Amino acid sequence: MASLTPLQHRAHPDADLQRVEAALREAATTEDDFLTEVASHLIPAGGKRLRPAFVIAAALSLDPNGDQSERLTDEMVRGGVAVELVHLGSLYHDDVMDEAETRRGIEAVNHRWGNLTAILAGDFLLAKASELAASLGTEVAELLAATIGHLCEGQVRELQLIYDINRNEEQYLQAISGKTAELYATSCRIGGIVGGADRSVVDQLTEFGHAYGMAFQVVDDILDLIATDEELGKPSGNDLKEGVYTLPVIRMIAGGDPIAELLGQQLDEEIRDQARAAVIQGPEIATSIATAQMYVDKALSALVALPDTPGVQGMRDAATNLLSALER
Ligand code: GRG
Repeated sequence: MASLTPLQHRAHPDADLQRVEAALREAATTEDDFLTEVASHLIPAGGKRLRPAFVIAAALSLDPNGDQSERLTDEMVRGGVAVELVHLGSLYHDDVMDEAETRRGIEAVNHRWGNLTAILAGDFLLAKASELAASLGTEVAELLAATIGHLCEGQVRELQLIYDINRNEEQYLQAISGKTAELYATSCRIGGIVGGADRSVVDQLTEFGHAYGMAFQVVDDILDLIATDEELGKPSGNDLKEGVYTLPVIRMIAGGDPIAELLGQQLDEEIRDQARAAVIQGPEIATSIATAQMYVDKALSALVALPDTPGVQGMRDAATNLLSALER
């Protein structure tokens, strides 16, 4: 698969991510061994680390020598760790809400230690994120705090329309803007701020991040319908089962497809697979891919005024390659 990381034009992207990894582990380490174990659980399980990678690429977006290892500062790494910790904390809480059994191909925190521990450890990760953000200045601290609020708003919007077969596209787009796109926008914005870019560049980077995040979530939602359990690291078709009707499904229902008769309630695995097969056969997967492409194009347009540095090239390629995850 084509590379999704915006660090692909850096000389040693693996070394960059190792610095992020070390700082991430340090941030999840406390005096209490049990809390350290729970808070660190999902870190070695992987994850693409796209959000810290965008912080770094955006921070280097004006640097013609931004491919060189030594251009990566501790502040950039800290910004990256702060956004990854927010992402991780939100995954802990999301898995509690979904009663998830697996995440990143391993046992989910809530399943292993129970909901109370998962919620507390998620809170702890958010607290650590806030501490790191504050060390980067009040603007970054305020931005990350507002972003955590947007994640909650997006998630509440989704929850309010669970099992609702009348959920429409506008409501879907509003929810994914909050729950996913805002954190990508903030990752790029923090990069711009830490990298010392002026306001107009910081705004262009933010616009890129938001449009990329919209495309990312549309793709993620399509993958939930078309990918295998192994590819996802969790059961496929879970959104359908749990009543989260995403873009292809919303379009099918709006087009009068009889799939609506199966939905509106929690599905057993047999009905879930039947509904999933119907979505895969319909044209709405292709029209939803076209919508993701429209957001990719929007993301690329946001970068046109920026110089052709390794950081900008990486962001551009990451957006261009996003849809390759759907090739099969
Ligand atoms: C407490 C911050 C906080 C939020 C509470 C639970 C919640 C509100 C929001 C959840 C939002 C959520 C789970 C959005 C989905 C984000 C998403 C696309 C996750 C998958 O991201 P990847 O593919 O995962 O980048 P990896 O594992 O690669 O990091």
